[in-house]
Amino acid sequence: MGPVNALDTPDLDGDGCNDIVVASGIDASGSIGVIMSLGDDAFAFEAAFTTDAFEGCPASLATSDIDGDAIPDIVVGTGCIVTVGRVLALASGG
Ligand SMILES: [Ca+2]
Ligand SMILES: [Ca+2]
Repeated sequence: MGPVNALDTPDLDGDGCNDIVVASGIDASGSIGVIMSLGDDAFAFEAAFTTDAFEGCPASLATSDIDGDAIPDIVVGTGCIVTVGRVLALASGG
């Protein structure tokens, strides 16, 4: 998994509780992890997405509704090389 390079705390599934998205790794074999809030300060690991299709490590990330479908998307910026990759859109977050 490697060191954490960036994180964000969007509400991915719209349940009113902030979730956690983490970019980690030191090279293109890094990953994006999604941890969903269960409420009451409890969290559950949801998924990890590899970033080996990108060039460079996942150095930064942002969450925004890129395509306007009302579902948050995760955008990843890679280190060293200026590329941006869209990792996923969470249909339900669950
Ligand atoms: Ca949530
Ligand atoms: Ca979207």
